[in-house]
Order: sequence, then structure tokens, then C-alpha cells
Amino acid sequence: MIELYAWGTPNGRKPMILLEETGLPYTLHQINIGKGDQFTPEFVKINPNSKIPAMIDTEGPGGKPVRVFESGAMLIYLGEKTGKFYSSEPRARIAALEWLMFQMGGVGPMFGQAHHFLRQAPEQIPYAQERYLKEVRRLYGVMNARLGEAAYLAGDYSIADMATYPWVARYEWHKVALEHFPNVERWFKGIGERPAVARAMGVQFS
Ligand SMILES: N[C@@H](CCC(=O)N[C@@H](CS)C(=O)NCC(=O)O)C(=O)O
Repeated sequence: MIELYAWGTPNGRKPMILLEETGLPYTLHQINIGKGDQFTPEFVKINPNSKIPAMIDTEGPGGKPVRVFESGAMLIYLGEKTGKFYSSEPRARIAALEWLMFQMGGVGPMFGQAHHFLRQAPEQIPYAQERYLKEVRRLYGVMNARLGEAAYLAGDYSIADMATYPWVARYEWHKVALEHFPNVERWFKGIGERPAVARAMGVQFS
């Protein structure tokens, strides 16, 4: 059984999408990051970095429990465990890792900073807003070019798409008109029509 600790943010939805896609049973523990649940001693044992998502697989390697934090590590772990959406074929695996790391090091942090300076910062700082919006648009350009040559980021539908989709789902937050990136728009609509994705994105947090 997978014990998943998450909240309804893009990073939190990533493992939910994979779990729904694979059908692996899981229990969702809501960690309300607005109330500071991520700083409790119990949660810090699961993620020493005090961020969601994190998980415990009660049947980890050797049949013993293992904790996994960092959403990218969780997707890789679950992809390897299930043998789904993370190919063992070397070239396909490299592509999945490339686009997963592109999300982890680019899309997530840059979109997140754009959201912060546009929506949460106590003062409006045009320099910071424009810096991150420019990077967001550049990253959309990279994705649009890639999705012009492949159906999905890594070729086939994979953990790289699952990591990226919940961030693109906040396109209005970072002021992107998807019609300006038609390949991303096609990809986004197609993934959104997958029942597993709709289930994961529809989970309510309270
Ligand atoms: N690199 C981490 C980032 C996780 C992350 O930033 N999580 C946010 C929510 S999306 C969080 O827990 N924020 C609470 C906080 O910073 O106190 C991952 O991908 O797992």
C-alpha cells in the first residue's frame, strides 16, 4: 500500500496522476501546507525538506517500508515499481529522464516563482514578475517545439507528462494563452481527457 502525503498543488497532483493511471492502491493523507502541516515532526520524518508530496511504500524494496520524497523521485520509483509509464528501454528511459528533469529544474521552479510574484508577494515587483514570465514563455516555447515533433514529451505518454501537466493546468495563473502554443494546447487537451488524470485533478482538498 502506498501512503501518499499531498496537497492540491501541481507538485501534489503529480504522483496522484501516476497512481490513478497505474491503479496502484493508495491512501491519501492531506497535508495542509497553508496551515503548516508540513512542519510537524511526524511529517518531517517522511520529508526532511518539509514539502509535499512525499510517500511511504509499506511494501518497498525487500518487502520493507520505504519513504520517498521529491516528486520526481516518487514518479521514478513508482514507474519502476509498476513497470508503467517509465520505459526500461534505454533510449526511451533517457528521454523520460530528460523531460522529467526539465520539469523538475525548469517548469516547476520557474512557474512557481511567477505565481509567487504575480499572486502572493506582498508588493508588486515588475522586474521579478517580468523575469519569471519571460522564462515561463521561453519554457512554453521549448515544450511547443518538442510537442511539434512528438506526441508526448518523451515520445510516449510517460511520467514526464504527468509531472508537467498539473503545472500547465495553471496556465491562467502565469498569463499564458495556450492558443499561442498550439502543440502544447493539443497535448494539454489530450491528457486532460484521460479518466485517470481527471480523477487525480478532481480530488478535493479541505
Ligand atoms: N522539488 C519539490 C518541490 C515541492 C514543493 O515545492 N512543494 C510545495 C507545494 S507545491 C510545498 O510543499 N510548499 C510548502 C512550503 O514551502 O512550505 C518536489 O518536486 O517535490
